[in-house]
Amino acid sequence: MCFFPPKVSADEADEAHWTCDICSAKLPPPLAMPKQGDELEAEVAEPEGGAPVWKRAIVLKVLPRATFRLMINPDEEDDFIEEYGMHELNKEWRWPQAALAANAAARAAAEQCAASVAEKQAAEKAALVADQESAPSDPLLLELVKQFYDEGFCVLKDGLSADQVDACDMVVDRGYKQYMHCVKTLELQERLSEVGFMEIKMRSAGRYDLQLPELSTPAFSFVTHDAPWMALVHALLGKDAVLTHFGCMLSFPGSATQPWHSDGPHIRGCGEAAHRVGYGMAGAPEPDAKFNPNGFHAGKEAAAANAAAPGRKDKGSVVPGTPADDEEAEAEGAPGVQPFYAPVHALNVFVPLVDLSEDRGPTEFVPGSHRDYDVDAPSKKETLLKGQALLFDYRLKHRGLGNNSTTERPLLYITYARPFWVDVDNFDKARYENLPACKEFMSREERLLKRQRG
Ligand SMILES: O=C(O)CCC(=O)C(=O)O
Repeated sequence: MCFFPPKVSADEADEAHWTCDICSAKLPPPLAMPKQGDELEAEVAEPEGGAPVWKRAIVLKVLPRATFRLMINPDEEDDFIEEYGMHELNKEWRWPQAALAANAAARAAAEQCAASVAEKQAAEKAALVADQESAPSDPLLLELVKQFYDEGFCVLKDGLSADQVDACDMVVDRGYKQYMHCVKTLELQERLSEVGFMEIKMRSAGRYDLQLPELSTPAFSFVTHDAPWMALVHALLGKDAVLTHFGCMLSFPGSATQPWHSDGPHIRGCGEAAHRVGYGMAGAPEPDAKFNPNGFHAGKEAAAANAAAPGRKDKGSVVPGTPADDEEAEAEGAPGVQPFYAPVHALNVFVPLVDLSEDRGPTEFVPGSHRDYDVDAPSKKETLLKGQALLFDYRLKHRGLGNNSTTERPLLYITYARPFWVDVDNFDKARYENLPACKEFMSREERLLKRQRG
């Protein structure tokens, strides 16, 4: 009955009947076949030929073919054991009034809870649709928003100018050289390849993830807060969207294709509550244990970890109301709910600083996998011109293809999210230490110039 299905609470063997930790909207089944220990009433004939009376009875054992064994008069001296069947309900045995009343009350409460969640869900959907329809007045923006909703990504062709790309490229070049200078001078190569540092991580051979604080300075606000994609970001995430991370994936010639992954899971919790508490924030539900935190930039362990991550194979954010769930709901007499997908809560913007041609290895996406990670849909490779911006839903299945060219492939990534959301998985401060400080890197020309100046 929830907006976001908190599947962790589900018993693997009983997935169809998961309940939500927050709204507890599972519908108790109507009282039918008794179980061991249930209290019933059995009709007993009075010895003196008087009218039969109903006596207290306890189910001792459930037997095959819808029969069970009862201990009648369990607390009396004249207790006795007898077998009954379902066909004798309300003739030879019956449910006590209190049990019927408690079951009816539990079913009514669950139905009421389900209805109120469905109502909230409908309101959230209406708000989302209204937002989607009213926000972008510009037809191009509207088209991109629609594509993003349908496929999970879209391309903004008018991204950064050539000068802006060059300025960013210099920052990347300087950052990489400085970080590698420190790594080499301090002999930290092994630490870099095995763990990584906050500033630089080797995601796989020849593929580095760089943090570039210089891009947060006002001179570079054209890639962060004043970027040309901000109207699109606001249309998708709301006006209060926040910038959460940025950096550069730098792939050298020969770097291999990444394993398929998504950058984060569907967020958990019931609609309103999930928005209120926020995934990963204090007071929020525990992160889904099935989610593979190595999903984003997963490097070496990615293939195995992703393959073994059942969290990615869940129903995504499809709430009950999918055909299968509807059948389930109808069978149980629960009120039907329309299918609905959770709105995007975070997105990444990829901006290549060189043309992302076929040989440099564009990013490959599976359209629709932001709703269902296992969707059976043909993938799409998105070649881009330098400076163009590709925006994609954090949940979308994708991978960076190998760089088969002879030149570097720097790709800026900028992450925006709804304000409640914190990425607890991809940038774990406890996992990475800072790269120790070392002397500033200088090229041969710079050293020469410095010497000449005295
Ligand atoms: O390099 C790319 O095209 C994609 C990078 C990516 O998805 C990642 O590093 O997680």
